[in-house]
Amino acid sequence: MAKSKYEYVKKFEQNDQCLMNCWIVIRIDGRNFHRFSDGHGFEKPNDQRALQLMNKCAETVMKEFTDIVIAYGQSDEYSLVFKRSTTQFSRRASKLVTNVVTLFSSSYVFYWNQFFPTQELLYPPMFDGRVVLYPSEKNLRDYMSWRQADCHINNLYNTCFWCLVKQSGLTAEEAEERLNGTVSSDKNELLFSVFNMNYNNLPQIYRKGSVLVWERVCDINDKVQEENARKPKRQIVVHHTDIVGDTFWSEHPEILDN
Ligand code: DGT
Ligand code: MG
Ligand code: MG
Ligand code: MG
Ligand code: MG
Repeated sequence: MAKSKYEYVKKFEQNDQCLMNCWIVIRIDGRNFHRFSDGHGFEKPNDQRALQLMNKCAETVMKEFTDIVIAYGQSDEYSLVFKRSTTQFSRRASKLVTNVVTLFSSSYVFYWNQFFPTQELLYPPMFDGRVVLYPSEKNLRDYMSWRQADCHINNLYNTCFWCLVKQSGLTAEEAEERLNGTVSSDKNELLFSVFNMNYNNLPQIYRKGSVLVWERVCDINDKVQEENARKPKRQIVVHHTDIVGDTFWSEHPEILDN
């Protein structure tokens, strides 16, 4: 059939196919969650409900796009990593990022009530999204380490900040002033000596963030246990663990070599 005379406009579209052989990382981040978390009464510095809702959204995205081999989340952000060899959406960056970020956002609204049964959702939340390609194992691991280090640095700072404000009655400015120029060991010491808090005993989810991976798990509740043991199901498992060192990666070799 003859093409319409309008067909040529298609050629204006840009080819945004991601370079082959690279891991495709989609990082999403809540827009102005400073305001959103205040407006919705998030607990400071960490709100369990908000973090669990973020995890639920990431799990929903992973179940839809099963080429995502690992996802890492902290605060209002999530990084979702498509396997190196993915052909999802012909590796088109705009398709990948828009589908991931819209499913994440709609899930955030869809599941809101499950996690905040007594807090009305006051306005529609927004998330931005970007695509970053990593060509080597080292680059990908360094990326993941960067996000987890960010989680640690922010959480240590925020924990100190809110102790100074909530327990010592400092103003935000005074707390900021007090923490200005301190290094990690100073902050640990402050928490320990002034607030009787051992930072390392805080919940792992706050200090390490959340790591979602596919694992073969035997469901012990399943009636056909024996058969199940032979054919374990692929399930998403949430870890709050270190992903900077080698241990996690050697326990999950399939993430890096697919
Ligand atoms: P952006 O991303 O440039 O649009 O602006 P924000 O405000 O989203 O800034 P960002 O993403 O750098 O920082 C995340 C904000 O979200 C930060 O102000 C604290 C807030 N937030 C995230 N998780 C929690 C939480 O569990 N509790 C509370 N109270 N706030 C949180
Ligand atoms: Mg930001
Ligand atoms: Mg944000
Ligand atoms: Mg953020
Ligand atoms: Mg269509």
